Amino acid sequence: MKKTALITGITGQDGSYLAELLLKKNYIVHGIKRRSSQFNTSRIDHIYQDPSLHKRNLILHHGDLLDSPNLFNIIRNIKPDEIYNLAAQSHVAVSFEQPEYTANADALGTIRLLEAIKNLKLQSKTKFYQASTSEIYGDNNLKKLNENSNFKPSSPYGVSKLFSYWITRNYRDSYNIFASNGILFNHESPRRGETFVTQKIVKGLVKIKYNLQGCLFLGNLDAKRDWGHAKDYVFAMWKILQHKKPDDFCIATGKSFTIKNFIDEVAKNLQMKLKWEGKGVNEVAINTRNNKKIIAVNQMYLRPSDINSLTGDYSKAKKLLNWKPKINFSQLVKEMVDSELDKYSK
Ligand code: NAP
Ligand code: F7E
Repeated sequence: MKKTALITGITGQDGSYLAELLLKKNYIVHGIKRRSSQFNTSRIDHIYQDPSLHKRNLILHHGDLLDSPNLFNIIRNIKPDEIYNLAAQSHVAVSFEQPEYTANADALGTIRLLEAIKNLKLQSKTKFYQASTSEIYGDNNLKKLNENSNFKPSSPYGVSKLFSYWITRNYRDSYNIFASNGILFNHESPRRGETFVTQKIVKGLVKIKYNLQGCLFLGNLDAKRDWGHAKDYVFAMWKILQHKKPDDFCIATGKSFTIKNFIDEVAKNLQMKLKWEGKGVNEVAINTRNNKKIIAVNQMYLRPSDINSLTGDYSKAKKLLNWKPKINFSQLVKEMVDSELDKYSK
């Protein structure tokens, strides 16, 4: 008997890689996508199956985390073995502009799904994965963060996700639902959204290389992040739900780099030489080939509060799930740059 999974956020970076993984594992995959005025399925078009096909193993449903009856009906009709709740307003800076919407989707959305499992009495059938995040730690002076570190989120996004972290644990303890949190540190890929800093840097520097853009404006250049590859991380999500009991796991690489380090690595892959000058908001990078300023800070990209440094400790996942990241920082950057260059050569 094939397993059935429901992925919220299937059109996002992680949803697309997870759908690929589960299809390879012979699951029937259901995904929730939002109605939009233009197609929003570019990340999953390569696995799309026409609804007129007699037998399909990828089925899309219109839906929204803000819409309880819609979520309830989808879950009642499918009765999935596994639900992966990946849908979210996932941009930290945007969460300061839309705090109420972010809380509605990222905090209450999780309750809506857990309530459906509870009220449909699916406790003994349906396992639940919650996409938690290193943003729940906030600025924590610890060198490496693990499942026992303190939580002190510093954005409406982080606060909403911390609510979801606790409600997932609460429904696990109160109603015996197999509900687990994956506390994932930043993960990227060629499918990363264009407004996250890694993809913004890759796309910006490639354009600069081809003289299609002058200067790239960024915010906090000194922030440090632990960047892994989304493909490795969706494998961890699946492993978390295959574990013998529900639990919470940090998924990270254990190494962190500054935004400037990321820029230097991208530049290296593009055979560009940069020279850094100035400090703080006046810091700039100069292209040594033509002496042009190509990176500068624009204060509009600074957040009301930011997290200076995040590094994760994945030893629990390594020990209990036998999971470890396969793709390192330089391989990740190379893949993102090569994929962008490939689009231009095409
Ligand atoms: P993403 O690319 O931004 O994808 C988010 C997905 O959620 C998209 O499919 C989006 O649909 C959907 N969505 C947004 N609001 C929704 C709503 N109200 N109802 C239904 N669907 C909605 O994010 P990602 O990088 O794949 O991340 C996946 C999950 O992991 C998110 O929950 C994120 O917060 C969390 N997370 C991400 C990272 C990371 O570094 N990537 C780290 C830790 C945790 P549209 O395509 O229509 O916009
Ligand atoms: O910012 C700094 C920014 O937006 C990283 C989400 O997937 O990971 C992601 O959240 C750092 C921050 O990711 C720009 O201030 C500088 O310090 O790429 P980001 P994020 O905020 O870490 C976590 C784990 C999630 O859960 C989230 O869903 O880079 N930064 N200049 C900038 N960031 C952006 N976006 N744009 C800039 O111009």
